[in-house]
Amino acid sequence: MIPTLTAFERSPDGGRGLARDMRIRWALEEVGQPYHVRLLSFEAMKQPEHLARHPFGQIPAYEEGGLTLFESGATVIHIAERHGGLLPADAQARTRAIMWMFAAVNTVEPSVFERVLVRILDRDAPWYEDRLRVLEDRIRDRLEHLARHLGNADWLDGGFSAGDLLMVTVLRWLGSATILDDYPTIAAYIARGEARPAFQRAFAAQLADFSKGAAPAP
Ligand code: GTB
Repeated sequence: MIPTLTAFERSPDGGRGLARDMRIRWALEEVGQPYHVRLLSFEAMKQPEHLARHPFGQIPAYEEGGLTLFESGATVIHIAERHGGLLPADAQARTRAIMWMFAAVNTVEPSVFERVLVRILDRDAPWYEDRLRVLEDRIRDRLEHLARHLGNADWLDGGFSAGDLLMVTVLRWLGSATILDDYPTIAAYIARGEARPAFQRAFAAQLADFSKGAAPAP
């Protein structure tokens, strides 16, 4: 059964692989599972047909046989549980990897994503600089602790896992932020994730889809 991933027809990230469908693409590439992609416009995302897949009218959505999923983290857990390679076999290590998935989306993502939004939407607001400073202080606090945990290790807990996959996708939202200059081990961690062949394939696939969406209609 080949699953279908629903993604932006034209991602606002301009093909930089920052939208959350990238998590699913990367997970599927890591486990060697081919997939189909359905590309939707913003308008189509809000129509009943897509709301039946995703109650919030967002992407990514994932369909596999009779199963329809939204929430990128839950979808990556589903993929990791169905295939080898993203979760350790040892029960405790497996639970710790899932814990790191939650840490990525629940502890690190909020301030990092809020910074993305504020920089896009609120540049003209009188409170812009203050808000940015608060968010960047919060992000630094998270990075400080993350760097302390990571030390000189390659990955968060032993071998590469779905926890690293989600954490790297969250940290990529910092882009070329100068914050990362102060955390070289985290910058290297992100680069290690991006260097994985599965990431590269997923990145190329989303870029090809972006180019399709960006092309004028025939
Ligand atoms: N919690 C959900 C999940 O993890 O799946 C969140 C889903 C979500 O926010 N989806 C976004 C969406 O559909 C796309 S990824 N937005 C349209 C809408 O809500 O109407 C968001 C995204 C886009 C671009 C960047 N970036 O450029 O850094 C980062 C994240």
